[in-house]
Amino acid sequence: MTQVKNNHKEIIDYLYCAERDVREVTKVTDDYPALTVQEAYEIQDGLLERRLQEKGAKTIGVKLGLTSKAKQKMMGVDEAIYGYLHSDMLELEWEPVDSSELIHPKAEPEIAFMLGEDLQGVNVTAEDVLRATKCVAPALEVIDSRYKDFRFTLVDVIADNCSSIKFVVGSKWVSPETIDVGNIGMVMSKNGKVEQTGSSAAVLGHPATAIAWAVNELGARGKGLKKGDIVLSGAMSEAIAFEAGDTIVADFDGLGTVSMSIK
Ligand code: OOG
Ligand code: MG
Repeated sequence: MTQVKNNHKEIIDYLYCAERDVREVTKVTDDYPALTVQEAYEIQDGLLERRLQEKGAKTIGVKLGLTSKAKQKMMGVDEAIYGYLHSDMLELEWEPVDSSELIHPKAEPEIAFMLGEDLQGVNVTAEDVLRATKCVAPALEVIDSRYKDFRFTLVDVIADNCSSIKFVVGSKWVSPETIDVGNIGMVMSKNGKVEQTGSSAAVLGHPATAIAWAVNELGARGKGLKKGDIVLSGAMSEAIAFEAGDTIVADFDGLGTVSMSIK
């Protein structure tokens, strides 16, 4: 047990320093092949605690990952993953994202949910999620796996807080009652050229279904979501790589656009 805990401390330090020093590292399971998903979430908890302390940040929500069947298939898994969003990860649409803080970033188009009430439980449904949602908005998530070449196992990516680093939320927030959140088309372009198209239906059939899954997972660990939390519901298409000088725009039917420029 103590041995396991010592390993956890070492892994937390390893991943924290990789992010802080903007440096890619070999994946954790190369050295610890026996780590379980449960242990990976414990490591994630420790990493998040360290991040909050050292950055003076606050937890402002949750993000889901691997919510599309295509991405799950690519990873050889049939489970989604969740991580946490911290206040220092939130970028403003009108200020460029600083690429010097990023290793090998990629952008993902996602729908952000803002909760109007607390949500916790183990039998939560997509309907419960929609009822608890105050509004939804277009978002871009920047993922920046700390692992070399973005290659990892399920356990590795969970421990690494699911590759989280930054996100931008568009300014148009609409009630989920006024739009079919399960069927939103999206076009993402880089420097004016279309790179990806997708639909919110790719996110486990409906983004609210994905969020219900995460709430039930959190519930099983005695955790939940709070009123005011932002939830990134998972990528609607493949992620695209970008670099300094690029501008990325994602246009969502009925939700409008969200953009991000990189310096
Ligand atoms: C894992 C994080 C994936 C999403 O929306 O699917 C993710 C990764 O691909 O690095 O955030
Ligand atoms: Mg994502």
